[in-house]
Amino acid sequence: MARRHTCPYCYESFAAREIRFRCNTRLSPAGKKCDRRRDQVLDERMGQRRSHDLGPDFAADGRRPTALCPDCKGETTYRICPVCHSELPVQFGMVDNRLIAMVGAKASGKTVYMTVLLHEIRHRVGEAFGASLMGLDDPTMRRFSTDYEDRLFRDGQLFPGTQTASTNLNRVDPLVFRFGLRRRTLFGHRPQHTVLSFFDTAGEDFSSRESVELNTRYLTGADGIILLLDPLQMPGARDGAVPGTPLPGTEGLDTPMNVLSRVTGLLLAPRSGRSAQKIDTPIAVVFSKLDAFWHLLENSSPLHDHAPPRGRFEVGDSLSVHEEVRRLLKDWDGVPVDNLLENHYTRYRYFGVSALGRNPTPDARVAATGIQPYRVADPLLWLLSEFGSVPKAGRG
Ligand SMILES: Nc1nc2c(ncn2[C@@H]2O[C@H](COP(=O)(O)OP(=O)(O)OP(=O)(O)O)[C@@H](O)[C@H]2O)c(=O)[nH]1
Ligand SMILES: [Mg+2]
Ligand SMILES: [Zn+2]
Ligand SMILES: [Zn+2]
Repeated sequence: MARRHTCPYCYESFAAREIRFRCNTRLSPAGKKCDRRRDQVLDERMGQRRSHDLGPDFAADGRRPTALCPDCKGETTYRICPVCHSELPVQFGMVDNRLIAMVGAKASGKTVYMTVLLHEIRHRVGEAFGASLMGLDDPTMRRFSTDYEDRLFRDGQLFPGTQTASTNLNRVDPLVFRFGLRRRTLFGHRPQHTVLSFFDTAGEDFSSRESVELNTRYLTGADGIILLLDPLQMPGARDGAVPGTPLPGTEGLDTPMNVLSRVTGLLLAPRSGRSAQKIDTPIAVVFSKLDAFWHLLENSSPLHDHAPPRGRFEVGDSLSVHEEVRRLLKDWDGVPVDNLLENHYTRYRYFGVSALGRNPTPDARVAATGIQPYRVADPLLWLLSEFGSVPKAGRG
């Protein structure tokens, strides 16, 4: 069977030859020029923001980098997803394409985490790893910088709850980036690219039935999952939080155990008959807002430190964080979480992060001391090291 490719925007998969093309609407050598129009498919699948003023789409051999438009006979390099009609990244199918779904309960800190993570990769982590991160398309670049990065880092403002994906209007598209890494080889430095797609779900998407189908596709199509769990939503941990921590309301909130059970159910469902087998998608189980619990940790706890900035994924350091979080889970009545992961996943790893580095102010702003992230990049680096896109160092 031909290799399947998964679209980083809609997470549907298809064979390379099914990829369609879009005319670039330039004056062709034949002297013709196609009109720009609205794309109905894109409209329906991805919302109306992007569907205006586009060249007509057509079928051709999607395994090739270019095709001739049947109307104007001009050559185009725009390749689009056969399902949602989003423009595919240059070299799609030729470079690594890794889809990372991020899930978690309402108010668990997903939007803050994603924003800080991407910012860190562009700056500190980027430097250590010789890595770069670029928005793959205009909407991603615009949305990431204005809606997320500027809001948090420049204006110091937190986010309102993320829109649910089930309402087609204003729905949240994945943010798609190209992650580049200079890897040293026998022949010198060789650039290596990975396409990363982040889907920031709204917390309620995991408690309502309508959006389950969409989320199932995102989860089952993902190559790696970042599951963000909020200790402040665990009855056994909540009371230990540093005084002054804004606690998420408990009404209608899901405990981390419920969220994990639901996600696991979604991942197991399409594999009926094989459900005895474990899930092999690597899952990073990330506890957020750890700044609220630092005072409970020993001074020597690895959770106080940053990961070693050596340009590799340090396996030993990661395993000591893993064990430390597992210990904390015991105190937080989280043993069922641990058992569920052990029974259903072949590859899971615990992480503890703080995106903000301290509590926000009561009026939902970043503290005056600014954002001081701890260990936010570890989960992504672990996933990338599992994919072979980032080098590992040490035992493991
Ligand atoms: N102390 C502390 N609080 C945090 C941190 N990250 C997020 N928070 C708090 O958690 C709240 C919710 O964060 P969001 O990132 O908006 O949560 P979300 O998971 O995207 O929520 P929905 O979009 O509603 O699903 C923030 O407004 C902060 O009060 C952190 O690193 N430390
Ligand atoms: Mg959000
Ligand atoms: Zn044309
Ligand atoms: Zn698509």
